[in-house]
Amino acid sequence: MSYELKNTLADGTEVFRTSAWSPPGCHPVGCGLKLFVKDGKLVKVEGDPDHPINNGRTCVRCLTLPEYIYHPDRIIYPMKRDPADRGKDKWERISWDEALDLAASKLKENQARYGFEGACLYVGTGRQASIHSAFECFNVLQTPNCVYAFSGYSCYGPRIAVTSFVIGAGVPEMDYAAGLKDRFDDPAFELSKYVIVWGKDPLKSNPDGQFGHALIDLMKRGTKLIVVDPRMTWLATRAEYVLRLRPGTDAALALGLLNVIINEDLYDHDFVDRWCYGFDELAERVQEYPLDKVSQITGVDPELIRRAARAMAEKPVSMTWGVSVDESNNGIQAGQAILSIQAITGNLDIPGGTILGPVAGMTAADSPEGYTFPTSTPPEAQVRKIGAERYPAFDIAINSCQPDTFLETLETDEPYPIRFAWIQSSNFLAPTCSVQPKRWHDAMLKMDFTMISDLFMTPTAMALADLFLPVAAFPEADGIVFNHYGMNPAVVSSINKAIDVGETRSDVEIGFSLAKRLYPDLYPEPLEELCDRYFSNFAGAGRVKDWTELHEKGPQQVAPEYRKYEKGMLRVDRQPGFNTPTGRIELWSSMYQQLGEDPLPHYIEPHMSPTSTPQYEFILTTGARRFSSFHSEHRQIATLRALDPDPIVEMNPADAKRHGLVAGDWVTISNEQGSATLKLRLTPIVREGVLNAEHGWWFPEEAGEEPNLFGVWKSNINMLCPSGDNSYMGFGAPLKSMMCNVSKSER
Ligand SMILES: Nc1nc2c(c(=O)[nH]1)N[C@H]1C(S)=C(S)[C@@H](COP(=O)(O)OP(=O)(O)OC[C@H]3O[C@@H](n4cnc5c(=O)[nH]c(N)nc54)[C@H](O)[C@@H]3O)O[C@H]1N2
Ligand SMILES: Nc1nc2c(c(=O)[nH]1)N[C@H]1C(S)=C(S)[C@@H](COP(=O)(O)OP(=O)(O)OC[C@H]3O[C@@H](n4cnc5c(=O)[nH]c(N)nc54)[C@H](O)[C@@H]3O)O[C@H]1N2
Ligand code: SF4
Ligand SMILES: [Mo]
Repeated sequence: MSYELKNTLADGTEVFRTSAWSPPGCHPVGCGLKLFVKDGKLVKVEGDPDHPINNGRTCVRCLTLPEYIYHPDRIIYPMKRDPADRGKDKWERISWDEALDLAASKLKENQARYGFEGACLYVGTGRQASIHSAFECFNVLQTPNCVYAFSGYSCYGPRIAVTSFVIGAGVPEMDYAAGLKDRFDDPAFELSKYVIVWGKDPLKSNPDGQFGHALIDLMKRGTKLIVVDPRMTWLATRAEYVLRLRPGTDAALALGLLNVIINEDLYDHDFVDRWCYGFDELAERVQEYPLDKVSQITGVDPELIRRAARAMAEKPVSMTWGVSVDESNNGIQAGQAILSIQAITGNLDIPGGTILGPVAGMTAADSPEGYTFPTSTPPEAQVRKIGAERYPAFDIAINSCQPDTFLETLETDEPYPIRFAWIQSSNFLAPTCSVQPKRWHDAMLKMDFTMISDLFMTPTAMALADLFLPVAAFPEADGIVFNHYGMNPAVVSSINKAIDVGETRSDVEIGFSLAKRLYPDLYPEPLEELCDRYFSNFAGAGRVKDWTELHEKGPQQVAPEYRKYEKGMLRVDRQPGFNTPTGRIELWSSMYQQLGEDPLPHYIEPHMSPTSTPQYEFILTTGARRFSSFHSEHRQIATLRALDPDPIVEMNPADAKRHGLVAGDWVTISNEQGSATLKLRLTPIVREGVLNAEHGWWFPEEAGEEPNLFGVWKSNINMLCPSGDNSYMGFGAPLKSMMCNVSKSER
């Protein structure tokens, strides 16, 4: 099939085809879009009906792209500010040459004084910038300190770590026939009987490359849902089983489900005998979790747990798990137990089950045309990565600093000072990528030099930055998108430039521009050639030669290989089995044991909970995603803001009545860590005694200068979360299971 990249309508409007990835915010789903461009300006966006995954379906955030791209607040030229004026709106427009010279000279000064490790690169969640952060950190800054500042790296990292420790595979994902040419009609595919949707709401979140609406495709064909969520989501109202657990008790619930599956002999004996390790030990452990006890912990009816467990033991059943597993200091165990359910029921890597990604190092992202960087972090700096010594398990799993330890380092200068920061794709002072954000704010003011690459003046940039580099939105530059960051890729496509806006540059262009400025002899090639060669590394995941071929051919589907463990496709030595020390799925994890963790899953009561901190009335979960925003983004986009104008906390009407509160009241929710003020929505979606508060709120319409910083401290829910409340391995934080009290207040 030829892929028409561009056509021109009768009135001269050019229609560009592309695949989407942020900016503006989204994960690498890569939805196909048609961009309508008139006289060089983007005037309209439509979904591309020929795209194999979204088939024309599009979210409101992509439909409102023109509003985002031409927003008057967008920063489209480089700007600098005197460090003495941090927090003041005293920016001066400069050229790219001046901006790059400034950044390069400040980095060199910093390296001379503090060594390569005296710099850091901040990165947020999986936007285009995040996939390129490794090269910006290790190859451009040449520091070991890449910082995803969210406490316990409580997003994706824990799920990735658990999967690689316990199964020895890349990210698992429910089978939605994404890589198959005929999709659900392909003979290789089998319709799932059930999908277990665990702590995730993919219709809104489309997380980490999953096209969430695929759940609807499956449901239309007859798949039923088992939803594990404390809130009655839209999907839950259409599910066969809804396990409405107390927030933070996922590990106990999973152990209860395992108890039923094992004690009722519902597991796949053949699979367990051939491919699992430690079944007897797990069977013994789950005896500690009889249903009456599990019901007491989780608040879920024991008979409902039993019936759901029986459904989970059917075949094929797939599972899709969300960030709720990560945002808990018991998530490592919850994840292990959830994977064990899928493993012992024989539902991993079968058609209609849960597809395993290849192990790191065996991903299809390697291309024969690959680009090798001529610079990297020197080994003597590499070993000084912050948090590696304290958290060896974290260090093995994640090429990033342990965030809570990093905050301590910033505050104490121990084990060494860090004085140069490049913040890209993170507005962490907003209630997003940090807890205790005021501590991060104060600590970051110690930097000698901070640069930020973003698209809008955020509270973080206003408070901290000395140099602002304007980033291109995805229609403004070439790029590449591969879902699941290449760790379980089903579709790989190019992002195709359609328009120019001001002097914006993509993250990749910024990275290479700076590399050329710092090391001109080592990066002599023209910028465009460097970007193309680098993209070609990832194009390999789509089984094409290079970026140009991908661009010409359009989105490439990558067919899944089922039962990879039988075919030697999961082990580095190409033998059948799994990439673990025993070659099997380790229900009893030898990696956990080596790393000092209990090798078997167990339940830990959240440190803030009705039993451990009874001084608080409400259990607080936070951050359930909305269609209208991506974390702290989109608050200035009028059409989207009209959908969700205010920061909301959801409360059950019975609780409100008891407190004399009515819908629309502003309330302050607080605990000993801090407080935040939000607007009340009364809804039976949450049970009595449970609140759900939105995250990511700041107010671009308010005064930006210190101390107001666009009102970032007013509704900052992450002030209520402690820092350092992580698991033994350094992962997880209680963002989805805190405690608080509520009182009526003024906004
Ligand atoms: N529109 C939009 N999309 C996004 C984002 C965004 O901000 N906006 N963010 C992106 C990012 S970085 C991520 S990580 C993903 C996350 O996307 P998801 O994994 O879907 O995460 P959430 O929406 O936070 O939560 C999903 C569900 O978990 C439930 N939940 C709350 N507490 C618990 C608990 O203790 N246990 C269980 N089992 N469930 C619980 C919530 O009620 C909610 O319905 O979304 C990505 N996609
Ligand atoms: N209470 C609570 N807090 C949470 C969560 C929760 O569930 N509850 N979820 C957490 C999770 S899972 C995550 S991942 C974090 C997310 O936290 P972050 O990823 O740090 O998200 P933001 O703070 O919105 O910052 C993103 C910034 O990057 C800019 N940007 C967007 N796209 C690009 C791009 O491609 N390149 C560059 N250079 N900039 C770009 C945006 O304009 C924005 O200013 O938040 C976490 N915070
Ligand atoms: S998931 Fe939605 S916001 Fe993300 S690229 Fe697709 S249409 Fe756009
Ligand atoms: Mo995330």
